[in-house]
Amino acid sequence: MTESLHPTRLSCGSRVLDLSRPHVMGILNVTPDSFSDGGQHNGVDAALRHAQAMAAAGASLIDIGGESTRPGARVVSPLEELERVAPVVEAIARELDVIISVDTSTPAVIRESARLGAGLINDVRSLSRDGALDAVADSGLPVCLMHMRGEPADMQNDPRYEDVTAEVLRFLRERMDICVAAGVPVERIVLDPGFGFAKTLSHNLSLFKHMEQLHALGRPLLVGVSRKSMIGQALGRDVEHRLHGSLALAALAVAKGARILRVHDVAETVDVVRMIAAVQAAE
Ligand code: YH5
Repeated sequence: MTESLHPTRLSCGSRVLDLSRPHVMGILNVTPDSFSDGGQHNGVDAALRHAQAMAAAGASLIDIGGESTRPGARVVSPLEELERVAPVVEAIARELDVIISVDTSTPAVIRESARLGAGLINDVRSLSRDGALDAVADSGLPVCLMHMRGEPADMQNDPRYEDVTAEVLRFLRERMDICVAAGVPVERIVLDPGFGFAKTLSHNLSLFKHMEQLHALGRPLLVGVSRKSMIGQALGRDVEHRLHGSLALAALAVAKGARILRVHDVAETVDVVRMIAAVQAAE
């Protein structure tokens, strides 16, 4: 029980994540819109170089995503997702000393990623697709369970909550229980409030303010707010001008106990984390 309430290490396949300090997870999109021109080889090469740069900048994890969760994005078949993600997982596993996270809800992608050397499964649908629970249980990998309602395509269609924090807490507790019942040990579970997923600006701000409450679940927290529209809306900034807002939320998330920050701007966020650590280490 104390191990579950104060985890200090997360076993991620062949690597271990030290949870006594916060870590930065770099976002690597492998959707066609991200590395569009050139063939398969060019795409893998560009993705590997981007991952290499993020690892050199201090990312402990790289999160590879082959399905766009933007509202209105095209639906991707499992085979298409696999063909985008697998070569990148394989290349990073071969070339870099970093934990590979795979942003997927697809059982075939979970299984193949685990085989190729991934260290974490990051599922915005919290293993709700048929076969996803078994795929993660069989993989032996940890999983990040994130709060969302509905599907990315319709999630922003007038979301309502009586008490957003209480409802996110209840959802994550339920998904955690379902995972444990399906054979995913609680020690392998990471939790995420799901900023921007089926939430208005005021839901996102309230959930952020009360994020500490999610610690009652006793598992490490992952937070993804980098460049999201909650920053755009709060500050009136378009997507190219959200770095300062993202860094403010990164610092506040660490102060509220977040252990993994999923970000686009790795070097800048690593400075935030190191600066906080320097203060924490003082007399
Ligand atoms: C997350 O929070 N988010 S994909 C809209 C943006 C910027 C960024 C321009 N996968 C999360 O990053 N996985 C995504 O506005 C995630 N937690 C976890 N665990 C959406 C995204 C983004 C969307």
